[in-house]
Amino acid sequence: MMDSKDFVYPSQEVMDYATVKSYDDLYHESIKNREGFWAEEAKRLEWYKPWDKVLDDSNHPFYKWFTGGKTNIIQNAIDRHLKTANRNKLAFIWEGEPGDLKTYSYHALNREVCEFANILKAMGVHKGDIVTIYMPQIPEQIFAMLACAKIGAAHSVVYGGFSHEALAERINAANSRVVITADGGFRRGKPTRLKDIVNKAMELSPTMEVCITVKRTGEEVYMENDRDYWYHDLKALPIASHKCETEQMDAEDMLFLLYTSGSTGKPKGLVHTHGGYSVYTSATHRMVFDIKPEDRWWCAADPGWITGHSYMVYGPLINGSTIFMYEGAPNHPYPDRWWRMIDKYGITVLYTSPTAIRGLMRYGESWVNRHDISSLRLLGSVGEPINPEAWRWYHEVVGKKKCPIMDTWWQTETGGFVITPLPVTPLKPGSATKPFFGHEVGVVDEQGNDVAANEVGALVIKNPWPGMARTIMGDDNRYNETYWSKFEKQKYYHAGDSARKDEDGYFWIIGRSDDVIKVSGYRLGTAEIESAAVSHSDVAEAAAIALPHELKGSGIHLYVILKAGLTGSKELAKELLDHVAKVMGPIARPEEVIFADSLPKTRSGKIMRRVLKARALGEDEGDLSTLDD
Ligand code: 6R9
Repeated sequence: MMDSKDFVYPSQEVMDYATVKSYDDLYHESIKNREGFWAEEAKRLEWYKPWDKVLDDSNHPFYKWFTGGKTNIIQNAIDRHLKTANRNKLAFIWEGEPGDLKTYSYHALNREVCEFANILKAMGVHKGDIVTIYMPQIPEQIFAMLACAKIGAAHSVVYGGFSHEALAERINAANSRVVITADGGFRRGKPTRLKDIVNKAMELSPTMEVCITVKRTGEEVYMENDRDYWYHDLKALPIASHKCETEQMDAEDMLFLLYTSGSTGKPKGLVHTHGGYSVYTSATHRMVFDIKPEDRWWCAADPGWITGHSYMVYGPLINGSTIFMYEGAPNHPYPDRWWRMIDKYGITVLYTSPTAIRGLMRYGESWVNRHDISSLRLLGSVGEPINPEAWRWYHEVVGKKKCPIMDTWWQTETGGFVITPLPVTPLKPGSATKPFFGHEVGVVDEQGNDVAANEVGALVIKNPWPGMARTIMGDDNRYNETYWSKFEKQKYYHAGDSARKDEDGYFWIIGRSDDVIKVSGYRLGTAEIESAAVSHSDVAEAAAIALPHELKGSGIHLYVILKAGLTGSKELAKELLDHVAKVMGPIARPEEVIFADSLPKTRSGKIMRRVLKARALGEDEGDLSTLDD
C-alpha cells in the first residue's frame, strides 16, 4: 500500500480551471447550514412549484426533501434545455460495437423521449406504474428510462447480464405489466439474445401483459401476438407523436426502483425520487467533475447499475452535458477501442471502474499510446477500492500525469457521491479522500463511537442528504432494520463497509463488512449465490466467499456439500459453475467449486464465511467462540 503521506497534488492548470477553488471553506459552510446549502443547489433547477420545506426530518429514518415542491426530473434533464442554446447542443453520442454511430441534440432527444412516452401511454402505462427495462446498451435504453420518468411511471432497470430467473423475480416484485427489451445487442462481435431471456422470464411472470422490443441485431426472435410489439412498428403509428407534456410530480414521488443485493434474502428494490435525486446527482456531478459546457462526458458503466442512472443519464443531462455511450466490449475488435473513441469524440472526462482499468491495463500501454487522448482533463473511478498499480497506470498512462483521479465512494442507496475528491483536492492513491459537501462521515466502533485515526471501523453517514434512497419498496421495516437500526441511538446511516480515516482526515475504504461480494464492481449477495447453488439437485448446502482476483477485484469461491452418497468430481464442479452462471447470470460465475464435508457454522446455524475466507488465505481465523463443533 502507498504511504498515506504521499500526496499527489493537482497541477496549476487544474487549479486555474477549477470552479470550486477551496474545499474547506465551502465544506464548513455546508455543514453549518446544511439545508441552506441544499436549498441553494435546488434553486439552480427549475420547479413547477417551489418547495415549502427543504428537509422534513419529523419521521426518522424516512426523511423527505423539498416537500411541497413540484417538479419532474425531465423538466431539468430535457425541457429546460429546449429554451436555451442547449437545444441544438449534442446531448448524446452513441457508438455501437460494430462501429455504427448515432447522435442526438437535446431537441432530437426530446422528440425520441416524447415518442416513447406516448407509446407507453398508449400501452396503458400510468403515473405510478413500474416499467421493467432489460436492454443492451443502445440509445433506446436511455430513451425508455427518460420516457417513463416523463409520464410519471417509475422504471426498474435490470442489468442485461442477469438470467431469466433473476429478471422474473424483479418483474414480479415490482408488479410490472410492461417490459421493454431488444432482440439483443452486440458483445465481442456476437449478438446477445435478450428477447429469448425475456420470453422465458415472462413465463414466470403472471403480471406481464406487454413487451416492447427494439430491433437491434436483426436476429430471429419469437414474438407472441397481442403481447409482443416491435418498437419500430409502434413508432410508425399516429400514437407515437413527438409532442408530450411532462407530468408534474411531487418532489417525493418515485422516479425509479433499482434492485441491489443485500446481506440476506431477496434483492432489495431501493426507491429514489424526482426532487432530491435531481438536486443531488446534478450538484455532485457538476462540482466533483467541474463540469463546463464544452465537456464531453463518458461514464463507461452499464445503465443497469446505479452509476449508469445517476452519472450516465440523469446528473449529466440535468447539467446539459454531452454524454457518450458505447455498446460493446472494451477490447473489440482490438484492445485500443476505448482510446480510439476518446480520440475520435474528444472525450474530456472518463469515469469508470477499477475492474475496467485493470482489464485494459493487461494489454499494455502501447495500445493507449497509438491514440491522441490529450482531450482528457479528468478521470474518475467507482465501484470498489482502486489498487495502487491500477491507480498509477490510470494516472500515468491514461491521464499522462495531468488528469487527477476522482475516486468516488457511494452506493445504490446514497444515489450519488458521498466521499470524493474535487479536482483541487490533493490525492492519495487508493483513498476516496473526503466527504462531499453537506456530509459528516465517520468510522465508528460497535457502539457507534468514533474510533481513533487509522483504526478500522464501520463507515457511517451522520446526516440525511437529498439523494438518499427513501425506502425499500414495500418494506419500510427492512429499510429501517438494514440501514438505521445498528446505530439507532445516534441516528447514523450504516453503510455496510469497513473503513479507516487517517491522520489527515482521508477515508480509506476496506470493503464490505456484510455478506455482499463485489465482482467486477457488481454487487452480489452471498445468499443469492448460495441459493442458486443449492437449486442444483446434487447440492445439499453451499457457502460463497470472495477472494482477491487480479482483474475482477474479487472472485467468488463456492464451498459445496453434496447430498448424501454423492462424491465430487471435476465434471460436477464444472456443471455447478455453469449452473450458478445460468441461474444468476454470467457475472456470478464462481472461480472454483470446493467440495466439503462440513461448513463452519455458528451454534445458531449461520455459516461463518469469514472463517472459510481466513482459512483460504492462510490467515488467523479470529474469534471462534461462536463456532459450533
Ligand atoms: C456506486 C456503487 C456499493 C458498494 C460500497 C462499496 C463499493 C463503491 C467505491 C467502493 C471503494 C470506491 N464501492 N465505490 N469502494 N471505493 N470508490 O458501486 O454502488 O453497486 O450499490 O455498491 O461498492 O463497498 O458499499 P453499489
